Order: sequence, then structure tokens, then C-alpha cells
Amino acid sequence: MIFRKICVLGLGYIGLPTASTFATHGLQVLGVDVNINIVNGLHQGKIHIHEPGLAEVVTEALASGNLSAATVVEPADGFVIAVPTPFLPDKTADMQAVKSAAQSIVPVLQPGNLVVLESTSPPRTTCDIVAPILEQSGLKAGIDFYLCYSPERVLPGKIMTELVHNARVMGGITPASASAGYDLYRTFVKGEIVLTDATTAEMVKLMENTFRDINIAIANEFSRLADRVGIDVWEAIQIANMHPRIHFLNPGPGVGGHCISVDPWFLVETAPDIARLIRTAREVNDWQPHYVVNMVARAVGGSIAGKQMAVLGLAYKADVDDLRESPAIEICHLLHAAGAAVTGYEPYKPNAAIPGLSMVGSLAEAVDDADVILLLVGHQQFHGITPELLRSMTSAKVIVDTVNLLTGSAWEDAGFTVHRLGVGQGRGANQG
Ligand code: SAJ
Repeated sequence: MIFRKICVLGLGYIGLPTASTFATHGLQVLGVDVNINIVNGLHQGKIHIHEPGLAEVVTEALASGNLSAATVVEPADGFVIAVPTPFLPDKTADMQAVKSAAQSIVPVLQPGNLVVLESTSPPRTTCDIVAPILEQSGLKAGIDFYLCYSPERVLPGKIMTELVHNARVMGGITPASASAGYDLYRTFVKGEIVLTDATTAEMVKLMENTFRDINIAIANEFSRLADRVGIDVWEAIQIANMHPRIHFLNPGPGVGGHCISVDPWFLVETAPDIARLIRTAREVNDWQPHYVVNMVARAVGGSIAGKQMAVLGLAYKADVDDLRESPAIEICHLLHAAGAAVTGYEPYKPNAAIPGLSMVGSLAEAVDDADVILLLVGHQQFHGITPELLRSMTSAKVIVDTVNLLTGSAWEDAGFTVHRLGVGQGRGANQG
């Protein structure tokens, strides 16, 4: 199938990179978003997302005349839905954005068109939710138009590379649909494009993120066990990973972001009686911020109330500006609720407004009058922090390191006690 014009619905972390990459590969692309500010910003060449390499591709796409933006869908050869699927307070998927995106295509859908859902969704969404909505057009899915599910699998921070080079799964509701989807994404995808059915593709996506969640949960659980038995979990993981069939991930302050901390719940929702391991892993990871706060309480000898906390890093992981579902922010809220005064420094979003936190624009301001310094994200900017540098900025003595950056005896020499996550008392607080 030949594509000349496509609409990409949703101009967020996935939609904007996808739309602009299609545009730089010769397609006429209309990016559609319900947020007028995003659409207007894009017309002025402004990008609302920090992602390495994205600005360059968007600038090139706009300059070529192939990329434009609007708030309403237009007739096209193909439609890509890349809208968010957050969860509701009861942890079930909020499919409202997917439903209204599909609904907005109905008036312009024509015979021979292709519709691709990219948003992470519970199994059977493409067949049971999207197809019936699109069929309100009077056209039959798989007969009059093609319909696919093709999940995005890109890692925030590496989106522009992974979008092009990762293998892609294309699940069609018919083989002809999968083949049409293949033709569209072949425009720019250099990785393999594997054809399958829509529900398998939905499961593949959820299985991948669940696998990672469970593997992080076991690392987090081992960090607690290490505390209990008096060993250094980072050292133990390093040694265990020398085994040819073992590959532990890292413990940390918790699992955040809009993917891994959300998607496994879609499987719990689908079959709560079966997905018991998946639920437990979610609960282990969701508890990790509380575990860190307990660690802070131990580090200060009991009460957090009245203490001045300097929090370094608020993003959900290293080297991204994304604050969604961030465990670091949850830790700040818990500290605030326990009566601490919390100052936050997030180099990628220095001006973020977060209730209960006073934000500052530099490391020096953050630690200036701190009693305790908490390192919650391993941003590159923090790799260069030395004991001497920090000592010149603060009289604080207690540091809590949840990402294992502040190792070695030099910290003690500079008068700091570093409490590292997953390092039991038996090993001494500063052992590297
Ligand atoms: N984390 C740990 N320990 C680790 C690795 C990660 O605690 O060893 C934490 C991070 O700090 C973060 C969370 O887990 O809070 C998730 O980070 P991540 O880098 O594992 O994943 P995401 O959410 O940025 O991106 C994931 C990726 N999925 C997989 O690797 C299976 C990505 O490929 C997906 O496209 C993305 O979810 C998505 O959009 O679904």
C-alpha cells in the first residue's frame, strides 16, 4: 500500500517523535492534538518535550513543509493513534483518550484507509473497542479498511534512535491489515517488522513492560533483604550478574513513568485471578518510596519532622525531564507529610511547581541549609558531585543515596555519613 498523507493523533512523547519522523521520510503528516497550546507551539517551532534529537527532527520536518498541526482530524491514507492510556484511581485503564481519538476518525474514514493504534492498551482493545467505534462510519474493519495494533517500544531518553532501529511488532486484525501496517512503518523503521495479530501485539507490549517491572521488583526486594542481613546489594548483584544466565536490574527509589508503573495493572485488570505475581511485583515497587522514607528516618535517628531535606532529582529516572508517576516526587510528598521542609532540585525541570516543595535552580541552593541530602535520581549532572564540592556548599552530615552514586571512603573523610539503599549496617555506611 502507498501512503502519501497520514494523521498522527496525539503529539506527546510518542506521537510527536513518530509524526516528525514520518514527515522527514517524505510523508505529508498532520499532527493532531486536543491541546491547542501544543498545536500553536508547534506552528512556531516550539517543542514541549525534552528528548535528545527530537528538536532537530521536528525543525527539519517543519522546514520541509511535510509536518503541520491541527486540533481536528482531516481525511488521509492512514491514521496513527498515539494518545495516553493512564490508569484510573482503581488501577483500571482509562481508555477515554483512545475512544475519543477513534471517534474523531469516524467522519473522515474512507475505504482503503489504515488505522494503527499505538497506545499501550489492555488485551483485545483493538478488536473490541477501536474496531466497533470505527465501524460507526458504516465501513467494516478488516474488509473496507485496515486496522492494526503496533505498540511503541522506545525508551525515553533514546526515543529517536530506538524508533528507527528497534524491531517493531505489527498486529493486524487481518493479515492484509498487518501487511498495510508494515508498508506504512517501513517508511522509516530499519529494525525488523514482525507481523502478527492485534491481540498478540497488545500482549507482547504488556508482557515486555511487566517483565521489566517484575525484575526491578526482585532487585528492590533484594535491597531490603540486603539491609536486613547486612550486605551490600550492589556488590551482590554485580557478582551474581557474572553468572551466565543471571541478569539482575538495579534497585532504586521505586518505579515511575507512565509505562512500567502503569501497564502491568492492565493485565491485573484483565485477569486478577491469574495475574498474582504481576500484582505483587507492582505492590513491591509501589512500596519502595515508603521504604526510602523509612531509611531516611533511620538515618536521622528517628523523627523526620522539622528536618530540612535537600532532594536531588525529581524525574522518574535518570536523564529525562519527565515527572510523571515519579517515585522521587512521592518520596518528597511523604517527607513533607511527615513534617520535613523539602527543597527540590531537578536540573531538567528547575521551574516545576510541585505542591509541598520549594524548588531551586542549583545544587548549591538545594544543599545550602540542609540537614539531610537525598540523592533520588542518577542524572549525569550528579555524577560529578564530589565530597569536596558538596562540603564546600553545605554543613549537612547525612546523605541518603538511593542510586549508588556516592561510594567510597572519601565521603566519610569529608565528614559525611552516606546511607546507601541496599547496604546493610553490617557493611558500614560508607563502604564502597
Ligand atoms: N528502574 C529501576 N531499576 C532498573 C531500571 C529501571 O528502578 O534497573 C526504574 C527507573 O528508574 C524508572 C522505571 O524503572 O523509574 C522505568 O524506567 P525504564 O527505563 O525501565 O523504562 P521506561 O518506563 O522509561 O520505558 C519502558 C521501556 N520498556 C522496557 O524496557 C521493557 C520502553 O522500551 C517502553 O517503550 C516504555 O516503557 C513504554 O513506553 O512502554
